[in-house]
Amino acid sequence: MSQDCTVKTTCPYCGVGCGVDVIVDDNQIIAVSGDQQHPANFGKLCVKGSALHETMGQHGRLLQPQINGMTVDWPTAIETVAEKLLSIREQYGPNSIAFYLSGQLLTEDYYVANKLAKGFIGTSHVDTNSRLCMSSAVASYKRAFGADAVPCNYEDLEQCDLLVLVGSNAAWTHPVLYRRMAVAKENNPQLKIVVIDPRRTATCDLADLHLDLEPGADSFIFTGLLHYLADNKYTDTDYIADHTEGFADAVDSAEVATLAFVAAKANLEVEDLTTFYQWFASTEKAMTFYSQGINQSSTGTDKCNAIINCHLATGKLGKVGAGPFSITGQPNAMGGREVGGLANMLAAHMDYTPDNIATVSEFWNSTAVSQQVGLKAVDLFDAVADGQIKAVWIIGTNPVVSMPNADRVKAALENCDTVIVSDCIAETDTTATANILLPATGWGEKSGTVTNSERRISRQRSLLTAAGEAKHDWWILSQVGQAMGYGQAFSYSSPRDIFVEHAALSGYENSHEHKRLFNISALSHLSEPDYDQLQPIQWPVTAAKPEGTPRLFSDGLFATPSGKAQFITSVSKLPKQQLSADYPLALNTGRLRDQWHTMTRTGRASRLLDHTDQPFVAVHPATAAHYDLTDGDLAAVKTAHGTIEVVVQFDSNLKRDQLFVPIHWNQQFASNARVGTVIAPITDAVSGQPEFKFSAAALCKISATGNAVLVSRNRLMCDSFSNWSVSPLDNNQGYLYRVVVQEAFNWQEFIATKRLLERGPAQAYEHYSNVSCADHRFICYSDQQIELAIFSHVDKRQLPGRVWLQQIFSQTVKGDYWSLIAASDQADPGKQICACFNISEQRIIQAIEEGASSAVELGRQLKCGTNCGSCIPELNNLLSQTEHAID
Ligand SMILES: Nc1nc2c(c(=O)[nH]1)N[C@H]1C(S)=C(S)[C@@H](COP(=O)(O)OP(=O)(O)OC[C@H]3O[C@@H](n4cnc5c(=O)[nH]c(N)nc54)[C@H](O)[C@@H]3O)O[C@H]1N2
Ligand SMILES: Nc1nc2c(c(=O)[nH]1)N[C@H]1C(S)=C(S)[C@@H](COP(=O)(O)OP(=O)(O)OC[C@H]3O[C@@H](n4cnc5c(=O)[nH]c(N)nc54)[C@H](O)[C@@H]3O)O[C@H]1N2
Ligand code: SF4
Ligand SMILES: [Mo]
Repeated sequence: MSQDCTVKTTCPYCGVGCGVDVIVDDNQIIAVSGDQQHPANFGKLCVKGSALHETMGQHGRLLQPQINGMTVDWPTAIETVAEKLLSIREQYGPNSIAFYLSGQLLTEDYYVANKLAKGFIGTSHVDTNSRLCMSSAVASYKRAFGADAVPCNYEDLEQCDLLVLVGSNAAWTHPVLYRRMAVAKENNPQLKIVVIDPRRTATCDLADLHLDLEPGADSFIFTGLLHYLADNKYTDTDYIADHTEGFADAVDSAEVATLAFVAAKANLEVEDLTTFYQWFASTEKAMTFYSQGINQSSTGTDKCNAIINCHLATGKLGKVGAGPFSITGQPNAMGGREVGGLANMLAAHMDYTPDNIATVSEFWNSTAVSQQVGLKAVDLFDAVADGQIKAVWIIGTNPVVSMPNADRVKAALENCDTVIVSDCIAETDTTATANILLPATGWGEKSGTVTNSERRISRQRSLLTAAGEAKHDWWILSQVGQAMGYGQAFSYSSPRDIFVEHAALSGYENSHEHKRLFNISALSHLSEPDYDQLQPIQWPVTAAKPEGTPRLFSDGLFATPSGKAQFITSVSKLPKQQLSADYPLALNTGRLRDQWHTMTRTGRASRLLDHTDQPFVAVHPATAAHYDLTDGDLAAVKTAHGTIEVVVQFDSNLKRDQLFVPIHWNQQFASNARVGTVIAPITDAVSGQPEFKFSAAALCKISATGNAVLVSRNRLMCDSFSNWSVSPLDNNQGYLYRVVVQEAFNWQEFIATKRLLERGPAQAYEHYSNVSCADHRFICYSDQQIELAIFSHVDKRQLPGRVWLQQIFSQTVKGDYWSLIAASDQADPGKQICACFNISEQRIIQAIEEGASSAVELGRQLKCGTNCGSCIPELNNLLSQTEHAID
């Protein structure tokens, strides 16, 4: 009998941390919706969150432990890992072992990994993908406030009168928060929004002012703002005197940043800059909301501090509707920071000082605690490459895709003797390099806590039984800890046991006021039922603040030794690389609306690929024309580090010397689109965060004489294609391939020899051919059904589109297979804009041409934009473009 129940949990994607209501029936998720009570989202979900149930299922999961490609049982896997680590430590010392963790682990998993590595194995080399993401923001908060602490909360974004979004495409990357901003603007016509981004993004939909600055020029703008505030006496002198240090030096060094100077450096109009400066100066409730356009830079830490300086100078901090808000990317980047998962931290917001090492050693009852900071991500993989690190355990991240200089990382792992990878998915670019594979439970199976961008701790709850033999990360780590001889320290029997220990450590030797801000000691006595029922709560949670703390630094007291916030003085700089005759274009990388990172989850849901199903480089049409490229052509994007091959997508929202490539595609989804391979390993000197947002690049055309789309029930061998990408079809019916082949490609031979990896050849096929334009069409079928369809043409624009291709497998009458061949050249309905209601670009444009004049009206007619709202910026963009065209 089926049992259907609703469980409250938290979305595993972005740092907004939305509460999700999940209906489970018979160990299957049948529906997800936003949790009306959760303070992050009050019932809303974005398109990724609302497609969570479509990404589940056993297919593609890593189901059993493997050693050198052989399936083993858990006792063998645990024993092998423990023995390897012990013998390597014995021979080469603890620092020959590294851990590379992830902001997507639950706090409990993270805590155990950090404790095992730093506390008992004794290695310092424990870093995390948060290095690539938040480390500059962390370093700057620590420099300014003495602690890694986000002062603000989501309500502040609704309460402010000026919201400055810097290097954030929140419309796509933090969509529910962006909808909250949109509603705030509707409710408060005074609210002004400024977007600072070299591209015109979907986020500009809300902007009263868009500063399309020269890439990397942000610190000129904020240093200029400090100069303007000081010069025009807009500073809060009392606040500066009572609560800060270093103001005079910061202002002195900002002296050069006059309006004219900044305008020239950032390539902006003086008038626009003045407008922004004047708005900031005259608005008491001002928020600056910043993300990877700031952090992922060779001077990211200084940029974050340049922003914080302006808030300190005006006292716009620790008050309702005011503050510098670094938005976190991953669902538990915060939790990782709290347990001390970065290489320069020991544990629980404690740096490596002798006092802290003593405190932690005592608390963990260990004599092996590591004594100094370890290697940061880029250096850590370099140490793997040069053999200094002999064993690396990678948990919950895919560095072969996400690191800069990614081919070097790949080679380093391929050449390393002991690569242990814990993942939920069997085939990723990183699992391909592992000797030992450990199957981890994923979202929906595991249980624990995550902390969102506003310091709010929420529960992720277990809803389903584990797939195959997958185990929780904390369990795997604890078992290894026990097998290594640390039974006592790793005798946890549930995530709650770990959480209360973590909470206790946060309060340990932390009694005097303001010693360490991160303190959740009031949660250290939670019983199992209390933990299970834990309601979302913002840290610090202490005896004095048992209900949590919505806003920090309201009393003007900071976590620095003097109790005062620090102004940080720096010299503004542009990106390290410069454009040149060989590499004349500025390559920017970032995210798309419907994909999550390396696609191991979102790449499983067909609906999330309807918007964009292949890797691309966005190029201004004029630049494309210069390189003899048109929309849809195949192009090479080259840098001094490597080359990728992706299709050109026209985008007049970019400036002419700019390119944009999404980060998501990798070896599992495309032949040559792993953008990390072209990124130089240039990092910020303070934080070690890579400069992902700027690479000097070249673009050139790749002549493609034969293009084809294939739909197949099974995965195909792609080695005979010169370029390919793949995406899943609805309901796991099969796969859609977009490929490039030589003009004289022999499809018959391909069908006969290469076609099916998992089943025997199909029985027969229908065929049409027009050799003059390489127009070949095949429907291959078995007794039961269509197995494979191929449509090739010299001109890509003649190929059928995704929506039409999706329905091929529903054609079941054998006599009608021919009609598919005949109908394949019908018009392509364009990409899907609204993923919730499957509304294509073409239908939207038609409705606009027929008179719909607003997003609301389009929603009324077609329903688009009326569910999650993630597509509203694109609806507005289509409205303005189409109306423009009609004018
Ligand atoms: N859909 C989706 N959402 C996500 C994720 C995802 O994979 N997919 N990942 C999550 C994670 S981990 C993160 S870290 C966040 C990232 O969230 P965001 O930082 O919002 O996303 P990005 O697309 O990386 O980059 C943001 C913007 O920085 C701009 N930029 C580039 N160079 C500069 C510059 O020099 N100055 C300024 N001011 N801007 C610049 C880019 O043009 C881009 O629009 O997203 C989170 N949310
Ligand atoms: N060029 C460029 N590169 C970038 C960026 C950029 O903007 N430009 N952004 C950087 C940023 S901000 C980030 S955050 C990184 C993200 O990059 P990654 O962290 O490498 O990307 P993910 O795809 O999120 O990898 C998560 C992996 O963990 C697995 N997994 C999921 N849940 C669990 C679990 O519970 N347990 C275990 N053991 N495994 C699990 C997934 O299957 C997947 O393989 O990329 C960085 N790289
Ligand atoms: S905004 Fe979307 S991806 Fe982010 S937590 Fe909410 S539902 Fe998940
Ligand atoms: Mo991130």
